[in-house]
Amino acid sequence: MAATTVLAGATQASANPNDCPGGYVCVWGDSNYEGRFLFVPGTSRSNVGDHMNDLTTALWNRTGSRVCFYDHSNYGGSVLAIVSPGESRGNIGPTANDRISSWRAC
Ligand SMILES: [Ca+2]
Repeated sequence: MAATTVLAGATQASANPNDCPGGYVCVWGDSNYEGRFLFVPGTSRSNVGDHMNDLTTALWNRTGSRVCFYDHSNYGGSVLAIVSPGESRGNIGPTANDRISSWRAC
């Protein structure tokens, strides 16, 4: 039905796909992909670091793997979120909010 090419950037989501590179896991400190952020290549991060520790509210998994996000470093504590390949969450919800410390493919 659509006869014209739709360019990236014209999506309804507030996040710009160009902000999070393909093959990365990206996390933001505020909902809707705003505030402080960290973009990490690959599917694992054993310690998100002081900049983002316990501060993630939005995330985007642009890898080809399902990724699990953990409460503590080195994939310890509760699994706070299980995110499919390509899935983004503008707000991870009250249970997981401001708790993520590590992640890896799962
Ligand atoms: Ca934590």
